[in-house]
Amino acid sequence: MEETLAHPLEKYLRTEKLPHMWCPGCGIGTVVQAFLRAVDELKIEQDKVVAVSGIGCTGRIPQYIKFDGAHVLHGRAIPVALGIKLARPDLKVVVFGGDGDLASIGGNHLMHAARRNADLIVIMVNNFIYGLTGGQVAPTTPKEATTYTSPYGPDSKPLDAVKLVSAAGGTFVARWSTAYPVLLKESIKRAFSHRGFSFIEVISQCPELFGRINNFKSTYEIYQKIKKVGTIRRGISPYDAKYDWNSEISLGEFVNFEAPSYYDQLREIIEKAKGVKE
Ligand SMILES: Cc1ncc(C[n+]2csc(CCOP(=O)(O)OP(=O)(O)O)c2C)c(N)n1
Ligand code: SF4
Repeated sequence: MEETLAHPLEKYLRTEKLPHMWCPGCGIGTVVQAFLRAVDELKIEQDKVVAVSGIGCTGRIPQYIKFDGAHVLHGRAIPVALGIKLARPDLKVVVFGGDGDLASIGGNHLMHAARRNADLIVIMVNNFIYGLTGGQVAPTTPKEATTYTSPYGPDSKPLDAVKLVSAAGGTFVARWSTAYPVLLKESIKRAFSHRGFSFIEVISQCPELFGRINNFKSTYEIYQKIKKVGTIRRGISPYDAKYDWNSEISLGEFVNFEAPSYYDQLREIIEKAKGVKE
């Protein structure tokens, strides 16, 4: 009888949900693999991880990976994730979202989670576009790029999420790309041991919607562009990191320091309140 070999990461997949909905060549699979490898190498128990997402192609990730999870309203993954974390501080709560989900409709939650140093890992897949809904302009779309709703280019300059999260108070802030899966995996591992808010942006290819309309004729072509534009910068400030489609999108870990997390701050308030006489 022919024997079939299981993929080493198969135990982390909801195989009954396959085939997945992502297009051939989409970068989201690389992010999933880097994440699962990080969990596997750290030997984190499967029932100690919770995956939360909003809506979008990226938002489908928790449906395919075998952890407890929640697939919630577009833009609202962070508050749901924070609620889970506060109720069960022993769990590692991870948010997956697209640039639309997290930096547009959910941008307010992103900013305040960073400000609070909320005990979450947020992985934002930035494909420069709204993928699931057919390729609309996003806050991250480069000025030089075209989308189906901005055929003459976006009306304003793009948002650099690394700067936003850093300025708001994020204590672990990184940006990688699908061209550096091993560095991404190692960064995810460091985020797992960080107490407080960890934000990792991943520059990723959407060959179908962002690629085609911007004249990238194949996944290979857009992947090569992402590889070329992503420049690793070690030890630079997030405010010196570049987000420029024509010259450089800086990659690296820009912020990593310890500060009381949101959970720590709430505990302190509860302790103070206990000491106050009624
Ligand atoms: C409240 C609400 N507004 C709008 C939508 C439509 N919608 C679904 S996904 C999405 C954006 C998807 O883009 P992104 O978050 O960047 O993820 P991607 O699909 O590119 O991974 C939008 C606008 C929705 N589902 N709910
Ligand atoms: S539309 Fe783009 S982001 Fe969505 S699955 Fe296809 S390639 Fe990936």
